[in-house]
Amino acid sequence: MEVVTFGESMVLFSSDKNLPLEYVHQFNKQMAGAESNVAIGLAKLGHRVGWFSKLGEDPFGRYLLHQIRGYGIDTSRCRHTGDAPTGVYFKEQRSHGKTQVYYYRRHSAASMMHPDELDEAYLAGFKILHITGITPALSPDCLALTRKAVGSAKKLGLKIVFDPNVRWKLWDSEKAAKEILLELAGSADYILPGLDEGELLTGCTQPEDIASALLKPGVAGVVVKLGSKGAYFQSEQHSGYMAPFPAEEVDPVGAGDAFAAGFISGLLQGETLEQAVCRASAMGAIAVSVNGDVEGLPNEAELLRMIHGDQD
Ligand code: KDG
Repeated sequence: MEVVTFGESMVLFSSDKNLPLEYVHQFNKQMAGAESNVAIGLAKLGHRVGWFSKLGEDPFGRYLLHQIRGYGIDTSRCRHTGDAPTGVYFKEQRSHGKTQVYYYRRHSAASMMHPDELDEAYLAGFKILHITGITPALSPDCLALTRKAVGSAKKLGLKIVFDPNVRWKLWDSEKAAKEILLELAGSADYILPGLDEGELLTGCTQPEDIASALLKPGVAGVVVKLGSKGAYFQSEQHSGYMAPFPAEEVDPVGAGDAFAAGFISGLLQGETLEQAVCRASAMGAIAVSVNGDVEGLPNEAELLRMIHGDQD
């Protein structure tokens, strides 16, 4: 197996209409969750992936499990509970492509994941652990689980890819978010912040300064995502800007997860940091052109067409 990730997946209800949610009468049902998005992105590219979480014993939990398993992802370590529901969230379309999210995930099944449930022997079968800053914000137990998974991955020699994924609605304070996210960043091999996230973590505003501040000993590379402006990458040996791929933006949510999946896929194929960032940027550009978190994720052939510029 190649990549393992864990976190909360949710059912997403969205509307096609540009309306405040109180006026929406019909919703589309889709799946979401940063970590399962990354898992699906990697699986669609042909990688062997494991994902785990805790799902409610309810129709939404069954829906998510069927979806994720349907992509060929190993869900054998996913747990279930009848004591809490599967989380859901609603997405409101605002003008100019802006969206607002409303979570119904407090005390959800996933927030009840516990460090004692981590199967360390299972982690040993992987090369890369992907973590986000969402899981540690779900509950103290989820924070402890994340720390334990990081400790095990280090002991077992897995590379750690960390996407801060700051979700303000989940954190009690900026101080708590910053402390915990910096701790996780410091134990990662690769860190993938957005520009705003980099600013929160380092107090710097320029991609070069953010990357330098995060590139502590033990960190192999930092990639600052700049949205429609591309990305900046830095390691001890190399640094540079990656120009953006052309993209017709329909739905930016999930672009960062597509980016992470592309980046990890590049690492697995032995690419250089720059090549992996190129793959990541192409993934992000493809994903934003389709509504939904996972619907736009490409297969390897589509991704290569984007990278080599031979779009049909
Ligand atoms: O990155 C996309 C995620 O934000 C979305 O799928 C929902 O996981 C989610 C979250 O916690 O916001």
